[in-house]
Amino acid sequence: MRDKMIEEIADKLLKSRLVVVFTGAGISAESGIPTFRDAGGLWEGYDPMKVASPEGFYENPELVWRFYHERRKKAREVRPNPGHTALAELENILPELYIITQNIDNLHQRAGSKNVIEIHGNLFSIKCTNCPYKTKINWEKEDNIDGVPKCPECGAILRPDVVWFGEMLPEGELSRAMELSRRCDVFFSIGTSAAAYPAAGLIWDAKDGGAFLVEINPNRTEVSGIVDVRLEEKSGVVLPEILNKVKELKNE
Ligand code: BV8
Ligand code: ZN
Repeated sequence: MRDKMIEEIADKLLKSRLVVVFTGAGISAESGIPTFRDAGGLWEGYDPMKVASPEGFYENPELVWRFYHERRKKAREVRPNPGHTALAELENILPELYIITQNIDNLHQRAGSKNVIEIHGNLFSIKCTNCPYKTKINWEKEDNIDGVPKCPECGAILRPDVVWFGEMLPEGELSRAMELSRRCDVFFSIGTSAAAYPAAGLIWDAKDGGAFLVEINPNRTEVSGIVDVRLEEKSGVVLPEILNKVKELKNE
Protein backbone atom coordinates (compact mmCIF):
# COMPACT_ATOMS: atom_id res chain seq x y z
CA MET A 1 0.00 0.00 0.00
CA ARG A 2 2.67 2.47 1.06
CA ASP A 3 4.90 1.62 -1.89
CA LYS A 4 1.94 2.06 -4.22
CA MET A 5 1.32 5.53 -2.79
CA ILE A 6 4.99 6.47 -3.21
CA GLU A 7 4.93 5.19 -6.80
CA GLU A 8 1.75 7.16 -7.55
CA ILE A 9 3.27 10.35 -6.12
CA ALA A 10 6.53 9.87 -8.07
CA ASP A 11 4.56 9.28 -11.26
CA LYS A 12 2.50 12.47 -10.73
CA LEU A 13 5.69 14.42 -10.03
CA LEU A 14 7.33 13.26 -13.27
CA LYS A 15 4.24 14.29 -15.22
CA SER A 16 4.01 17.67 -13.46
CA ARG A 17 4.86 21.09 -14.87
CA LEU A 18 4.64 22.91 -11.51
CA VAL A 19 4.98 21.47 -7.98
CA VAL A 20 4.35 23.43 -4.78
CA VAL A 21 5.64 22.20 -1.41
CA PHE A 22 4.00 23.90 1.58
CA THR A 23 6.00 23.28 4.77
CA GLY A 24 5.62 23.90 8.49
CA ALA A 25 7.62 23.29 11.66
CA GLY A 26 7.32 19.50 11.31
CA ILE A 27 9.80 19.35 8.43
CA SER A 28 12.48 20.78 10.75
CA ALA A 29 11.57 18.51 13.69
CA GLU A 30 14.10 15.82 12.67
CA SER A 31 16.78 18.50 12.57
CA GLY A 32 16.10 19.00 16.27
CA ILE A 33 14.00 22.17 16.11
CA PRO A 34 10.88 21.77 18.29
CA THR A 35 7.54 22.35 16.55
CA PHE A 36 5.00 24.79 17.94
CA ARG A 37 2.16 22.59 18.95
CA ASP A 38 3.66 19.16 19.65
CA ALA A 39 4.30 18.31 23.28
CA GLY A 40 7.46 20.02 24.45
CA GLY A 41 6.99 22.40 21.55
CA LEU A 42 8.35 25.90 21.30
CA TRP A 43 5.28 27.55 22.72
CA GLU A 44 5.48 25.36 25.82
CA GLY A 45 7.76 27.68 27.70
CA TYR A 46 5.99 30.75 26.36
CA ASP A 47 2.46 31.97 25.74
CA PRO A 48 2.31 32.51 21.94
CA MET A 49 0.37 35.73 22.43
CA LYS A 50 3.21 36.99 24.63
CA VAL A 51 6.06 36.20 22.23
CA ALA A 52 4.46 36.13 18.77
CA SER A 53 2.15 39.15 18.81
CA PRO A 54 2.79 42.90 18.55
CA GLU A 55 0.99 43.46 21.89
CA GLY A 56 3.28 40.93 23.58
CA PHE A 57 6.32 42.54 22.00
CA TYR A 58 5.54 46.08 23.14
CA GLU A 59 4.63 44.82 26.59
CA ASN A 60 7.96 43.04 27.00
CA PRO A 61 10.43 43.50 24.12
CA GLU A 62 13.28 41.98 26.19
CA LEU A 63 11.35 38.69 26.60
CA VAL A 64 10.51 38.54 22.89
CA TRP A 65 14.09 39.34 21.85
CA ARG A 66 15.30 36.57 24.17
CA PHE A 67 12.77 34.10 22.66
CA TYR A 68 13.97 34.81 19.12
CA HIS A 69 17.62 34.92 20.17
CA GLU A 70 17.20 31.35 21.54
CA ARG A 71 15.58 30.28 18.26
CA ARG A 72 18.42 31.81 16.17
CA LYS A 73 20.95 30.03 18.37
CA LYS A 74 19.08 26.70 17.92
CA ALA A 75 18.74 27.22 14.15
CA ARG A 76 22.53 27.74 13.90
CA GLU A 77 23.26 24.59 15.94
CA VAL A 78 21.19 22.26 13.76
CA ARG A 79 21.52 21.13 10.15
CA PRO A 80 19.02 20.51 7.35
CA ASN A 81 17.70 16.91 7.54
CA PRO A 82 17.16 14.41 4.66
CA GLY A 83 13.67 15.83 4.14
CA HIS A 84 15.06 19.30 3.35
CA THR A 85 17.80 17.89 1.11
CA ALA A 86 15.41 15.61 -0.79
CA LEU A 87 13.29 18.67 -1.66
CA ALA A 88 16.38 20.59 -2.80
CA GLU A 89 17.29 17.67 -5.10
CA LEU A 90 13.73 17.39 -6.45
CA GLU A 91 13.91 21.08 -7.38
CA ASN A 92 16.89 20.23 -9.61
CA ILE A 93 15.20 17.23 -11.25
CA LEU A 94 11.67 18.57 -11.87
CA PRO A 95 10.75 21.34 -14.32
CA GLU A 96 9.49 23.77 -11.66
CA LEU A 97 9.22 23.31 -7.89
CA TYR A 98 8.56 26.03 -5.31
CA ILE A 99 8.74 25.74 -1.54
CA ILE A 100 6.29 27.92 0.36
CA THR A 101 7.36 27.78 3.97
CA GLN A 102 5.86 28.98 7.24
CA ASN A 103 9.24 28.26 8.84
CA ILE A 104 11.69 31.03 9.63
CA ASP A 105 14.70 28.77 10.37
CA ASN A 106 16.49 29.15 6.99
CA LEU A 107 16.95 25.36 6.71
CA HIS A 108 15.42 25.00 3.23
CA GLN A 109 17.91 27.54 1.88
CA ARG A 110 20.78 25.85 3.74
CA ALA A 111 19.77 22.53 2.14
CA GLY A 112 20.21 24.15 -1.29
CA SER A 113 16.61 24.98 -2.25
CA LYS A 114 16.50 28.08 -4.43
CA ASN A 115 12.78 28.75 -4.98
CA VAL A 116 11.82 29.39 -1.36
CA ILE A 117 8.96 31.74 -0.47
CA GLU A 118 8.97 32.64 3.26
CA ILE A 119 5.46 33.74 4.16
CA HIS A 120 6.09 34.22 7.89
CA GLY A 121 9.45 35.95 7.61
CA ASN A 122 12.95 34.84 8.59
CA LEU A 123 14.76 34.56 11.92
CA PHE A 124 17.85 36.23 10.48
CA SER A 125 16.16 39.42 9.36
CA ILE A 126 15.34 42.29 11.72
CA LYS A 127 13.54 45.58 11.07
CA CYS A 128 12.74 48.91 12.67
CA THR A 129 9.40 49.40 14.47
CA ASN A 130 9.25 52.94 13.17
CA CYS A 131 11.05 53.47 9.83
CA PRO A 132 11.80 51.31 6.74
CA TYR A 133 15.22 50.24 8.11
CA LYS A 134 15.84 46.47 7.74
CA THR A 135 18.98 44.39 8.14
CA LYS A 136 20.12 40.78 7.97
CA ILE A 137 21.83 38.98 10.85
CA ASN A 138 24.65 36.70 9.71
CA TRP A 139 23.18 33.23 10.27
CA GLU A 140 26.59 31.58 10.41
CA LYS A 141 28.11 33.27 13.39
CA GLU A 142 26.77 33.92 16.84
CA ASP A 143 25.23 37.38 17.07
CA ASN A 144 26.01 39.36 20.18
CA ILE A 145 22.69 41.14 20.22
CA ASP A 146 21.70 41.52 23.83
CA GLY A 147 18.75 43.43 25.18
CA VAL A 148 16.64 45.36 22.70
CA PRO A 149 18.65 46.84 19.79
CA LYS A 150 17.92 50.34 18.54
CA CYS A 151 17.53 51.53 14.95
CA PRO A 152 20.74 53.21 13.68
CA GLU A 153 18.60 55.46 11.48
CA CYS A 154 15.91 56.74 13.84
CA GLY A 155 16.70 55.34 17.31
CA ALA A 156 13.43 53.41 17.67
CA ILE A 157 13.60 49.80 18.90
CA LEU A 158 14.16 47.01 16.36
CA ARG A 159 12.06 43.83 16.10
CA PRO A 160 12.34 40.40 14.45
CA ASP A 161 11.23 40.57 10.80
CA VAL A 162 8.64 37.81 11.27
CA VAL A 163 4.85 37.78 10.98
CA TRP A 164 3.17 37.79 14.39
CA PHE A 165 -0.44 36.88 15.21
CA GLY A 166 -2.76 39.64 14.09
CA GLU A 167 -0.25 40.89 11.50
CA MET A 168 -0.51 40.82 7.73
CA LEU A 169 1.65 38.39 5.81
CA PRO A 170 4.10 40.01 3.37
CA GLU A 171 1.97 41.11 0.40
CA GLY A 172 4.27 40.01 -2.40
CA GLU A 173 5.09 36.60 -0.97
CA LEU A 174 1.46 35.80 -0.15
CA SER A 175 0.07 36.71 -3.56
CA ARG A 176 2.86 34.79 -5.30
CA ALA A 177 2.16 31.80 -3.01
CA MET A 178 -1.55 31.93 -3.81
CA GLU A 179 -0.94 32.19 -7.55
CA LEU A 180 1.43 29.19 -7.52
CA SER A 181 -0.89 27.12 -5.31
CA ARG A 182 -3.82 27.71 -7.64
CA ARG A 183 -1.79 26.81 -10.73
CA CYS A 184 0.25 23.80 -9.56
CA ASP A 185 -0.28 20.16 -10.59
CA VAL A 186 0.97 18.64 -7.33
CA PHE A 187 0.74 20.31 -3.89
CA PHE A 188 2.46 18.84 -0.82
CA SER A 189 1.46 19.88 2.70
CA ILE A 190 4.37 18.73 4.86
CA GLY A 191 4.86 19.05 8.62
CA THR A 192 2.12 21.55 9.29
CA SER A 193 -0.95 21.41 11.51
CA ALA A 194 -2.58 23.71 8.93
CA ALA A 195 -3.94 25.77 11.83
CA ALA A 196 -2.49 29.19 11.00
CA TYR A 197 -4.36 31.32 8.47
CA PRO A 198 -4.12 32.76 5.89
CA ALA A 199 -1.14 30.40 5.25
CA ALA A 200 -3.23 27.23 5.57
CA GLY A 201 -5.65 28.71 3.02
CA LEU A 202 -3.07 27.84 0.34
CA ILE A 203 -4.06 24.19 0.66
CA TRP A 204 -7.63 25.12 -0.26
CA ASP A 205 -6.35 27.24 -3.16
CA ALA A 206 -4.48 24.19 -4.48
CA LYS A 207 -7.57 22.02 -4.08
CA ASP A 208 -9.71 24.57 -5.94
CA GLY A 209 -7.07 24.72 -8.65
CA GLY A 210 -7.35 20.95 -9.19
CA ALA A 211 -3.91 19.98 -7.84
CA PHE A 212 -3.09 16.46 -6.66
CA LEU A 213 -2.84 16.96 -2.87
CA VAL A 214 -0.32 15.02 -0.78
CA GLU A 215 0.00 15.37 3.00
CA ILE A 216 3.06 14.10 4.88
CA ASN A 217 2.51 14.20 8.64
CA PRO A 218 2.61 11.49 11.36
CA ASN A 219 -0.57 13.02 12.82
CA ARG A 220 -3.90 13.95 11.33
CA THR A 221 -4.48 17.65 10.71
CA GLU A 222 -7.29 20.03 9.78
CA VAL A 223 -6.76 19.24 6.09
CA SER A 224 -6.26 15.45 6.27
CA GLY A 225 -9.80 14.97 5.06
CA ILE A 226 -9.33 16.81 1.75
CA VAL A 227 -6.00 15.44 0.47
CA ASP A 228 -5.66 12.73 -2.21
CA VAL A 229 -2.82 10.84 -0.50
CA ARG A 230 -1.76 10.90 3.15
CA LEU A 231 1.61 9.51 4.23
CA GLU A 232 1.35 9.22 8.01
CA GLU A 233 5.04 9.37 8.68
CA LYS A 234 8.11 11.55 9.16
CA SER A 235 9.09 13.74 6.22
CA GLY A 236 12.80 13.01 6.77
CA VAL A 237 12.07 9.32 6.14
CA VAL A 238 9.60 9.37 3.26
CA LEU A 239 10.82 12.34 1.16
CA PRO A 240 14.14 10.58 0.33
CA GLU A 241 12.09 7.53 -0.74
CA ILE A 242 9.91 9.66 -3.01
CA LEU A 243 13.07 11.23 -4.48
CA ASN A 244 14.59 7.78 -5.15
CA LYS A 245 11.40 6.56 -6.83
CA VAL A 246 11.34 9.68 -9.06
CA LYS A 247 14.96 9.00 -10.08
CA GLU A 248 14.18 5.30 -10.72
CA LEU A 249 11.11 6.04 -12.89
CA LYS A 250 12.94 8.84 -14.71
CA ASN A 251 15.78 6.51 -15.73
CA GLU A 252 13.47 3.67 -16.83
C1 BV8 B 1 -3.71 37.55 10.45
C2 BV8 B 1 5.49 33.69 13.68
C3 BV8 B 1 -5.09 39.40 10.43
C4 BV8 B 1 6.87 33.49 13.32
C5 BV8 B 1 3.42 32.57 13.29
C6 BV8 B 1 -9.42 31.91 13.74
C7 BV8 B 1 -9.36 31.92 15.13
C8 BV8 B 1 -8.38 32.63 15.84
C9 BV8 B 1 -7.41 33.34 15.14
C10 BV8 B 1 -7.47 33.30 13.77
C11 BV8 B 1 -8.46 32.63 13.06
N1 BV8 B 1 -8.22 32.80 11.72
C12 BV8 B 1 -7.14 33.60 11.59
C13 BV8 B 1 -6.70 33.90 12.83
C14 BV8 B 1 -5.58 34.66 13.24
C15 BV8 B 1 -4.31 33.84 13.26
C16 BV8 B 1 -4.45 32.36 13.21
O1 BV8 B 1 -4.43 31.76 12.13
N2 BV8 B 1 -4.57 31.74 14.37
C17 BV8 B 1 -4.73 30.31 14.40
C18 BV8 B 1 -3.39 29.67 14.79
C19 BV8 B 1 -5.84 29.95 15.38
N3 BV8 B 1 -3.61 34.27 12.09
C20 BV8 B 1 -2.92 35.39 12.16
O2 BV8 B 1 -2.89 36.11 13.15
C21 BV8 B 1 -2.18 35.79 10.90
N4 BV8 B 1 -2.46 37.15 10.63
O3 BV8 B 1 -4.66 36.80 10.39
O4 BV8 B 1 -3.78 38.89 10.37
C22 BV8 B 1 -5.11 40.59 9.60
C23 BV8 B 1 -5.87 40.57 8.43
C24 BV8 B 1 -5.93 41.71 7.67
C25 BV8 B 1 -5.21 42.84 8.06
C26 BV8 B 1 -4.41 42.83 9.20
C27 BV8 B 1 -4.34 41.70 9.98
C28 BV8 B 1 -0.68 35.66 11.14
C29 BV8 B 1 -0.34 34.19 11.32
C30 BV8 B 1 1.17 34.05 11.46
C31 BV8 B 1 1.50 34.00 12.91
N5 BV8 B 1 2.92 33.74 13.08
N6 BV8 B 1 4.70 32.46 13.52
C32 BV8 B 1 7.46 32.53 14.29
O5 BV8 B 1 7.65 32.90 15.46
O6 BV8 B 1 7.69 31.40 13.85
S1 BV8 B 1 2.44 31.20 13.20
C33 BV8 B 1 3.15 29.80 13.88
O7 BV8 B 1 2.26 28.74 13.58
C34 BV8 B 1 4.41 29.36 13.19
O8 BV8 B 1 5.11 30.38 12.61
C35 BV8 B 1 3.98 28.47 12.09
O9 BV8 B 1 4.25 29.13 10.91
C36 BV8 B 1 2.51 28.42 12.24
C37 BV8 B 1 1.96 27.08 11.91
O10 BV8 B 1 2.54 26.12 12.76
P1 BV8 B 1 3.13 24.79 12.06
O11 BV8 B 1 4.29 25.18 11.24
O12 BV8 B 1 2.02 24.06 11.39
O13 BV8 B 1 3.65 24.00 13.31
P2 BV8 B 1 2.78 23.13 14.32
O14 BV8 B 1 3.61 22.86 15.53
O15 BV8 B 1 1.42 23.74 14.48
O16 BV8 B 1 2.58 21.74 13.54
C38 BV8 B 1 3.71 20.92 13.29
C39 BV8 B 1 3.17 19.71 12.54
O17 BV8 B 1 4.29 18.91 12.16
C40 BV8 B 1 2.27 18.84 13.38
O18 BV8 B 1 1.08 18.58 12.65
C41 BV8 B 1 3.08 17.54 13.58
O19 BV8 B 1 2.25 16.40 13.56
C42 BV8 B 1 3.96 17.55 12.37
N7 BV8 B 1 5.24 16.85 12.52
C43 BV8 B 1 5.97 16.67 13.65
N8 BV8 B 1 7.09 15.97 13.34
C44 BV8 B 1 7.06 15.73 12.00
C45 BV8 B 1 5.88 16.28 11.46
N9 BV8 B 1 5.56 16.20 10.17
C46 BV8 B 1 6.42 15.55 9.35
N10 BV8 B 1 7.58 15.00 9.78
C47 BV8 B 1 7.93 15.06 11.09
N11 BV8 B 1 9.07 14.49 11.51
ZN1 ZN C 1 14.19 53.29 12.38
